[in-house]
Amino acid sequence: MTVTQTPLKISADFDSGNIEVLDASNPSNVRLAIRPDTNSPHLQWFHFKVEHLDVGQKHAFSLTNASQSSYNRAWNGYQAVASYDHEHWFRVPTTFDGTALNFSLAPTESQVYFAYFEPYSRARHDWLIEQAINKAGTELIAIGKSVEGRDIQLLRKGDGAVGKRKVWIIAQQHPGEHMAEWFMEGLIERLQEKHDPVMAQLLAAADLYLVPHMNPDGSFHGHLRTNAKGKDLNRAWQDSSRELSPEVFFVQQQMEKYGVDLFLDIHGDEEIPYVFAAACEGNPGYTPHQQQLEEHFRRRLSEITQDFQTRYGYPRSNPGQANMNLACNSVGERFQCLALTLEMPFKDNDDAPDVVTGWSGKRSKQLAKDVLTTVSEMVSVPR
Ligand code: GEM
Ligand code: ZN
Repeated sequence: MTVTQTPLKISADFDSGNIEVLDASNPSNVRLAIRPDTNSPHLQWFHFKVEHLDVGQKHAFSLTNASQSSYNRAWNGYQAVASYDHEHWFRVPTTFDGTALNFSLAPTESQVYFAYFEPYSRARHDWLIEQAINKAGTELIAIGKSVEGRDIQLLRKGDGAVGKRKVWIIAQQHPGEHMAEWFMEGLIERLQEKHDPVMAQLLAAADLYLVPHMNPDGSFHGHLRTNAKGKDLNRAWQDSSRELSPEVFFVQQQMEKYGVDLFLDIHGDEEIPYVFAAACEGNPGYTPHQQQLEEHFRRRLSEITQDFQTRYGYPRSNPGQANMNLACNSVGERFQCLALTLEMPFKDNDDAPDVVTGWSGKRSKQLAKDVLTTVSEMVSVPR
């Protein structure tokens, strides 16, 4: 008696889902394509579910348009992530043949999810906001709206008293960089610790202004880089508008209202297998003091954790040549403060690799706690 295998069912019609099915008839050669961001040519993020797997049998998947992705050199050394329960994620054997990204799995269960990185869902975001307000003692001081009307929450830890330093941390301008909201979960988790003298020192001197997610529309639609209007929010800081980039427009309004003394913009990087920080050295108004603060931050964080380093990163901008449309440069120039873009890898930290998970949500969370220790030391340094 021949047993016919139920055909594979592949779906992505869920929060941050992204895949197009070209041909799923052959489990040994499932042909797929990554869908571009809406109103944009950017593509790289993928996230989909496979059902009716034949347990124990090797299945092979091919993202046939990987070479057309925004960062097609980033596939070398990259491994896709998989999960049976959408909670515990692990890396799977992956190769890039110059055209397609190919990965395989002999599943232990009949359904599995695959993604570019461990996704952070909107439902978890809503839970995180509740945690921030009800357990971490933050106040929801303003709510902006995305293009499609999703909330952009601005939380403050602290009373806003005159004289307090204003430390701003925003995350996930680029919607596919899910490690950014994992970072914010780690930050909000640390704010819940009862006896934490380092945080007490920080909060005695500073208030934290937190935007856990800058681009909810883009994440929900499975975008890599843009909002629902196809706008790269990290290229909107000189000309933000209510129509095309309301997310940035809202945060800039709030920054003008409250002021900024230290700014961190949390991102993920497709190519570089390390954690690093980019700064605003190319700004026209860049100062030696800003340079000193950047060097202090980078040195201390690399002393605190092996999950940060200063050897690898983006090329430094030449003096006066910065792209002022970037958040880090725009805020650093406007407020003459320490302003950094913090980059976590989609791959792994090659200084401390984890063969099972690569870089992960858990490691993003721990990095945030180490960043808070560094910031705590910084706020006692004269501006
Ligand atoms: C990057 S920030 C780019 C910074 N580049 C240099 N050379 N300083 C972006 O927006 O492209 C952040 C990111 O996407 O992760
Ligand atoms: Zn980014």
